[in-house]
Amino acid sequence: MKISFIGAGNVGSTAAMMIAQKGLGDVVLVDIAEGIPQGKALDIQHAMPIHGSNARITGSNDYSEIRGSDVIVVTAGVPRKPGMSRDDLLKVNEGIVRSIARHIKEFAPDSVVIVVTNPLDAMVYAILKETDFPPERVIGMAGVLDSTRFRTLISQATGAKPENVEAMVLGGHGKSMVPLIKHTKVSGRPISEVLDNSKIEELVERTRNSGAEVISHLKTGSAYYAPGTAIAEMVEAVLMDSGKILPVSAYLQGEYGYSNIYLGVPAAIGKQGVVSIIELDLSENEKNLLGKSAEHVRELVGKLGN
Ligand code: A3D
Repeated sequence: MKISFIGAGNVGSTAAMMIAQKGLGDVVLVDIAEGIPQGKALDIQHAMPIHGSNARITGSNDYSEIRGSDVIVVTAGVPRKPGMSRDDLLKVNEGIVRSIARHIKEFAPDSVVIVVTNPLDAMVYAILKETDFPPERVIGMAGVLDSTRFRTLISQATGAKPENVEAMVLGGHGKSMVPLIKHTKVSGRPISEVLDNSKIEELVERTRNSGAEVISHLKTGSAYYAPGTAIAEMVEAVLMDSGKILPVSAYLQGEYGYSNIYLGVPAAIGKQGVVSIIELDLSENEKNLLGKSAEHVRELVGKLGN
């Protein structure tokens, strides 16, 4: 298997390290910054004997190195700085991802593309349009990250083991994300039996702001360890053809009442990307929040070039 990262910055290289150490396949890092992908690839390669992984890791400034990849992860672009919203990145990152999409189409026409660049739901749409790939093969990573952040906060608030907290965050990646309270369980019990409404609301709000909270500490960039881990989980589901159900930004064609839009929904993930979208029963409040989220994503997509 061959997994290529376009963008060898904080997020791309962190995810690359995790995938290489799992021995999921050979890894390529491509970046426009000279020396960065080469140096990081070499550094990751040096760790493989300790992990018992045979993965070969290469770094390059040449897009043709992605040729024949099974999975491409797009992590190129500018991250947020303190005080910026993800939406502030739209124009600069649109130019970057569109040019990258043309290289993907040329060199890896059969790949599954996982997009990470923000603002996520608009960038994944731009890549779909530019590659003209089947929509199931172009997916966005955001919900896995938002969900693991929500699960972390619930685990800390309840004392339950993180692995025993089930939660899913849907909708757009940003302030309009929709944590599904009805489907959130703590050690098998509905969260509403474990925490009162005001505490749940506090955790939801903190989940929405988790990315900004990390940035406020780092100051020079945004989160990458949890995003890298979330990417690795998605890549693994594709390469293993596992059918694992994950919250991903998927192209909707009537599901949840929306069409021609990328929105975070639960989907079974396999070697062709999205195998099927799971339509959960949402509460009225969740439906309204998803509607607002979709409105926001459409507004952003409306600002993209043609
Ligand atoms: P950073 O560490 O700055 O890395 C970005 C890399 O992209 C740099 O090494 C650049 O040189 C490179 N780059 C820029 N233009 C190109 C190009 N045309 N071709 C190849 N490489 C290029 O940023 P980061 O890794 O922290 O974040 C990368 C992106 O992911 C940003 O847009 C973030 O906002 C986004 N992000 C999204 C999530 C989600 O959950 C959706 C989470 C974390 C970060």
